[in-house]
Amino acid sequence: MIWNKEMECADRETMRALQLERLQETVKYEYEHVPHYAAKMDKAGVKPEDIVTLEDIALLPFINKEDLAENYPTGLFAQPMENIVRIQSSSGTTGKPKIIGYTKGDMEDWGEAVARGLAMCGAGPNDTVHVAYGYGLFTGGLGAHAGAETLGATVLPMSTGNTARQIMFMQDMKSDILCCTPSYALTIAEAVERAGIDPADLQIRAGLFGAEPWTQSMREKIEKGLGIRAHDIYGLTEITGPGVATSCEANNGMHIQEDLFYPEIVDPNTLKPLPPGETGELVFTTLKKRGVPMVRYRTRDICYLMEGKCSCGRTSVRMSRVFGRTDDMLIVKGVNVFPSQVETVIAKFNELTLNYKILVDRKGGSDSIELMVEFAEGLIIDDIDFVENMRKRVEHALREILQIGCKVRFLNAGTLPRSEGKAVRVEDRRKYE
Ligand code: DLL
Repeated sequence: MIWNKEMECADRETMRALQLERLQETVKYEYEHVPHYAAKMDKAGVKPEDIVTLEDIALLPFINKEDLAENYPTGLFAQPMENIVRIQSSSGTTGKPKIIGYTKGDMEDWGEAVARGLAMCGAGPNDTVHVAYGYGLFTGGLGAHAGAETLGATVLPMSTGNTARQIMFMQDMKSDILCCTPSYALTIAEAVERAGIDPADLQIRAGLFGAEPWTQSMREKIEKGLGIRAHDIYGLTEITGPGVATSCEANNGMHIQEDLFYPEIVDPNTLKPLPPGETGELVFTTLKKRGVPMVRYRTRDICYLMEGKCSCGRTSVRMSRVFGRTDDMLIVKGVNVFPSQVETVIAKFNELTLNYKILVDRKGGSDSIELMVEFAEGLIIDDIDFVENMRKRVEHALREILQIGCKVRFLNAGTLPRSEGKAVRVEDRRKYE
């Protein structure tokens, strides 16, 4: 089913005209309501009136995650708090998260974007949508929830965890569509197998999986394990949350909701726009958001764009799957983690040095993260009580900042190899293929 034919199947000229109109409105609005961005535009010598064609977007300065950090918490908000009806958030590079606010209209558009994605996996008002993304400041749970409500489906707001209970609800409430991270879908599939349940006996028929990178082989495992069709859904808090783009039944890239989010691919070194088909960094401009509008936000995600009508009938530009990032952000258990956050914690302990390594692994479909860090020179680490106490304090501090558990392993001073260039802080042993 195509949820919004007018927008999803518009001919290119009509869509580009709408995008230009909304881009001009957005840039003017941003200039008038967000002093930080107005100052950036002034510095770049560009005025809202200079945006005459869509290509003129290249004249505008980018917004980076650093702009959010500098303006923490609400410096990029374009509306007073009385018009903000929701706050969502994701990890920042250091101790402070990114905070995004939504107006009522922004919330409606978010629901609309996810509803289009749910429709791509064949969901309709008669379906039960099982939401096993985390609820809370993370956009996964409440984003999928909003989409299912817009669709008029029945929502099961499960949140994550308690896999046995997820499966019980799936069976007893006859869930039709599953929304969760691909790694959690795999965990559920494994638990279904362990419980001796035949996937054919589950009513579930499709799923909307995203928030972390995954591959075709993971898709096949999920599809087989749960007897469903798996769709990829992409998004980020800064732009809205899930639903920015979703893959249809053709499984050939994710359709971008182009009337709401204008995509560009730029060369991450020169920052010059690249044509469709060329791989680079994805940049988004929101075309309707009013709470925290974003002009040329650098997502740091690496992918390419595809033009041309899809066999599903939609005409929107598609993005490939995400191949990696141009920064060092890791996604562990669906949670964004920056090594710099870990470093901020280590720096608070005089007993530790800044010689550390972060180990990320995946066993049985579940991610784990471990920090190896050296004690300061001269500290004796054979006092078990001292070490245990330190472990508790550091693990607690890490959980506070990362929002997920991270095991800590202490090493004697001088154990870790010293860097002779860029320090390699992260070893990611997860295999996606
Ligand atoms: O992860 C929003 C989301 C929730 C998307 C549920 C899909 C499903 P953040 O926590 O702000 O928002 O993390 C955004 O996650 O920049 C990508 O690096 C990564 N990401 C999101 N979706 C995908 C995907 C949500 N389908 C960051 N494939 C983004 C690969 C993804 N990476």
